[in-house]
Amino acid sequence: MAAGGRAPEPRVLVCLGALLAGWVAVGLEAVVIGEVHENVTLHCGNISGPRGLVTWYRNDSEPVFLLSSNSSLLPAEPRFSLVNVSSLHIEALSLQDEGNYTCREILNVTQWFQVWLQVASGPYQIEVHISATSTLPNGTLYAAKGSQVEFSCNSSSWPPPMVEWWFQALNSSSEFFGHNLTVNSFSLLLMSPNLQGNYTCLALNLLSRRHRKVTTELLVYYPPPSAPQCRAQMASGFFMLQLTCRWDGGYPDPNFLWIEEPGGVIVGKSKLGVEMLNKSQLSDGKKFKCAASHVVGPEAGASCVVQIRSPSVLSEPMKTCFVGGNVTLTCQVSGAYPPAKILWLRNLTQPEVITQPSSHHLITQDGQNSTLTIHNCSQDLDEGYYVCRADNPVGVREVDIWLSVKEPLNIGGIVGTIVSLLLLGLATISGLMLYYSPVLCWKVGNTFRGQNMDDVMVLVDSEEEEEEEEEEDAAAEEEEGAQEREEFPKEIPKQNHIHRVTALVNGNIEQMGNGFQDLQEEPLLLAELKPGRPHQFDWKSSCETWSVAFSPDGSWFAWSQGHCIVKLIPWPLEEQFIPKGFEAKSRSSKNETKGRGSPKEKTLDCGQIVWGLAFSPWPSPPSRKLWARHHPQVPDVSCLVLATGLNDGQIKIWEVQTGLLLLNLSGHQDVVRDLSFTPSGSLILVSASRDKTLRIWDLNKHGKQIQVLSGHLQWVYCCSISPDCSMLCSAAGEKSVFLWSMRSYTLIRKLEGHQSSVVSCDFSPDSALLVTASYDTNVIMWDPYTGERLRSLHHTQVDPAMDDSDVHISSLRSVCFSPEGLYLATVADDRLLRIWALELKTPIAFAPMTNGLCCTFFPHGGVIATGTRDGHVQFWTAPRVLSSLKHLCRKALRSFLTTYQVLALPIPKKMKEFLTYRTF
Ligand SMILES: *[C@@H]1O[C@H](CO)[C@@H](O)[C@H](O)[C@H]1NC(C)=O
Ligand SMILES: *[C@@H]1O[C@H](CO)[C@@H](O)[C@H](O)[C@H]1NC(C)=O
Ligand SMILES: *[C@@H]1O[C@H](CO)[C@@H](O)[C@H](O)[C@H]1NC(C)=O
Ligand SMILES: *[C@@H]1O[C@H](CO)[C@@H](O)[C@H](O)[C@H]1NC(C)=O
Ligand SMILES: *[C@@H]1O[C@H](CO)[C@@H](O)[C@H](O)[C@H]1NC(C)=O
Ligand SMILES: *[C@@H]1O[C@H](CO)[C@@H](O)[C@H](O)[C@H]1NC(C)=O
Ligand SMILES: *[C@H]1O[C@@H](CO)[C@H](O)[C@@H](O)[C@@H]1NC(C)=O
Repeated sequence: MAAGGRAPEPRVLVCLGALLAGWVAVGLEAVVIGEVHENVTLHCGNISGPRGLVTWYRNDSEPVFLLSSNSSLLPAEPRFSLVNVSSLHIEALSLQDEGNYTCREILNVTQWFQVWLQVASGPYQIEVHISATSTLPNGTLYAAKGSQVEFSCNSSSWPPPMVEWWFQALNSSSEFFGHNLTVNSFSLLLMSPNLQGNYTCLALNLLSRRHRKVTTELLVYYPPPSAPQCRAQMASGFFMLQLTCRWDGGYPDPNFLWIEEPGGVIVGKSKLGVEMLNKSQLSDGKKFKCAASHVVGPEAGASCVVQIRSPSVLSEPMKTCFVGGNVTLTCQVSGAYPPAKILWLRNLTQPEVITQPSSHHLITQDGQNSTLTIHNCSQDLDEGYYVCRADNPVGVREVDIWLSVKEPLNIGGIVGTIVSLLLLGLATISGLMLYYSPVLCWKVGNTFRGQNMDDVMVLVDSEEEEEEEEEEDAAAEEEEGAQEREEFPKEIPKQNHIHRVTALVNGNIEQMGNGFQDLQEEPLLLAELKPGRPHQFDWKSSCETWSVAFSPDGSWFAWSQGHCIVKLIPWPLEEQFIPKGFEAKSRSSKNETKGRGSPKEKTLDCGQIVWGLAFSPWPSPPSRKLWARHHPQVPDVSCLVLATGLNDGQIKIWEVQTGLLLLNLSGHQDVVRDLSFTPSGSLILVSASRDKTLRIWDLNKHGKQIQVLSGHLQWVYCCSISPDCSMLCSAAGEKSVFLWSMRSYTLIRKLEGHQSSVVSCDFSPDSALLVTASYDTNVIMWDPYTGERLRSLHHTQVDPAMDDSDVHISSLRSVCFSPEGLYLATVADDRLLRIWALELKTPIAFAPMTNGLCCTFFPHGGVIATGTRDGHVQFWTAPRVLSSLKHLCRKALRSFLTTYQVLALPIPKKMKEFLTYRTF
């Protein structure tokens, strides 16, 4: 057979094939594995050594010529080429290239070699599906615990790949899940936290040993097993409330949302579930809801609610201990949430002293009950007031306990008390002498004189005045009809101003015996001031005189005369130093100096309708210095100030001597209806407003607002501070009267009894009584220490037969105590100014008064000032009495003894009843 340059004949090839078949069986073939799209080189036998003529065939069913080293023969395809004269190089393999290849080499002998070419492809892309899972925003998958999860993995390759699943949990080595050439999916039936980790699918081409893998992280989430827990606790030393919401046991951590209930105001949103609230966000009974949500938790979420409550405190009001013995005071706190801190205090004076546990004082607390045990009682050390205070961020409540320490034999105590009572009596008599010094005596009639050209002063002591009154009456009747006259009791002589109900006084005054002998003075209208027409008449301003006030020393009278103007009038009205001629001159020029050094009238333009008025007591020296520093223009003189409460919620503070505006206090959102200064001279001002709050201001600190008292649901009409500065009374539209502690600015108690808005309140001069007046026509007299209702004074028409119309015809407007504490004056809508003696349930005297709004007694007695809707003020004579020694004693004692303290005194029951105003 000729070797050489010609392509072999097909016939030859067929016989070659037969040869090859036999030869291959000898087992000299090689196997080469190629990859699709890549190149492969098939060697023809031994690569080294001399090479002869090499020819390559493909032998499928029969040999096909591919290529020869004889360059005259072209390769069957351009992909084929010879390398190193003998090897077959195939470019860009495809799967069709797989098969057996044969090469023939002709040297001095002819040799045949066979190569088996296998072509592999892939694996290429791996597709992993993990079903019944969800995807986090960052792309990570998660499945709920307990759910069933299907894993599947697909990849294409030739030959088909082997697919393996591997699993790796956190911080552990990979775990082999098994491989299966045909099945590449599996299920996990119950997912559990230990199945959280990385799942890897690996596809391997067994022919080429090439592989690819895909790793997927799968998280296993589960909600907390039980319901969330809500808790409120005190934080940051009782000034903050910490709300905590716990919902443990789930993965990942839940989200918490605290909201106010009802209303849904969002308090805060966090992963921790902890929110801090300050006191201003808290009120008694408020509810907070924690809404917890978990990614695989219930759709609606889970929630819990806390309701915060201020404490209520219960204790026995009085305790007795024998000298040398032991006594236990108990204090039960209930309703407080979060639980209250319970403190025992001594010393009613400021600063308060907290009782610390010692060998003398043993304090135990069991839950919310606290006991204070005092060992070895001694009269000097231990007798007195104990205050149990329960404090949580929602509120503070305190209760007073009076501890009296007695000698086992009581005679000494009785004698001591009687002696001290006698001494007190003597002291009060001497006080009485000073009190009724002739300086303050009144001369009716020639005492008053016009102060300002703007004001018309009407002197009411003669026939001439009566005529004027009648004229006015006539004018009023034209407007209001004839019925008006009928509203006056028939007994009242029309031409006079006061009627004395002799029937009531008969037999009673003598019976009282003490203090009423002096009642011969008839309450007469002494003078009436009317505002002059303002220069620019502003119809927006109203003309009511909502308040009148005397300065505590009696040297000034403040009159809110409507149209935003307050007049400060020196008192007494008469100025004896000024000759008649000079007075005329002073009328002509308003701002001219009147007397040599004597105070002159001031006009304060408040810019807003004035509702409340209050004079400060004479201030203590440091306050003046502060003001002088703050307002360098203010001369360093004794600084009596007047506070004015305005329509827009502002409070303006004026210096009385100069008429200068000192301070402007803002905070109230609505009309400031009433004002009250602490009588102690500490320049603490309380304001009552239609914005339903009371605010406490410290004028020594440039009018800093130190407290807001909230709790009223309606407009607050009035506020009054007890003369001993311990209590504050406030009354509002919602019928209840609130008593606040002026030590802690917390609510002591609510007094319930009125049927309608309570518009006026006043304490007796010894702080032992509180009177309140309401639109329901009743004045109620309370014991402020016990909250007991001592009596009520009903304002019916004097002749009940005539009153068949409107109940509110006798709505009350104002009530005030006389300075010696024996009388009350009331102003009602039935056009009567009534004067009541404390012990009688019917008025002892009354006077006709139209459109009355307010009343106040002159601080040294003898005069009542009233203000009207028309902007007028009237001055009336008030009963001037010499208090009985009994009453003076009572007044002196009650100025520093509370009701409980009186009840603890070792004195007869009758005396206790008298001292506590149960009897008169
Ligand atoms: C295959 O061979 C051709 C020609 O020798 C070369 O150009 C190409 O890069 C090679 N391909 C690979 C994948 O090696
Ligand atoms: C190639 O030869 C081997 C035996 O040497 C045989 O098993 C194989 O099936 C052949 N391949 C093809 C594609 O014919
Ligand atoms: C995706 O978020 C989850 C939860 O926040 C976290 O556990 C995981 O590691 C995150 N994955 C990536 C890839 O950031
Ligand atoms: C593959 O899985 C199927 C079904 O589970 C099983 O019958 C078969 O034996 C497995 N094959 C291998 C190689 O594991
Ligand atoms: C899974 O793999 C990612 C990326 O390699 C890694 O950050 C993560 O920690 C792994 N998770 C576990 C549970 O091993
Ligand atoms: C008072 O208490 C103390 C201590 O518990 C006790 O030793 C003492 O006997 C008690 N005194 C009286 C009078 O009970
Ligand atoms: C080929 O045959 C071998 C032995 O079989 C010899 O050794 C070689 O020399 C010979 N070569 C040639 C060119 O004949």
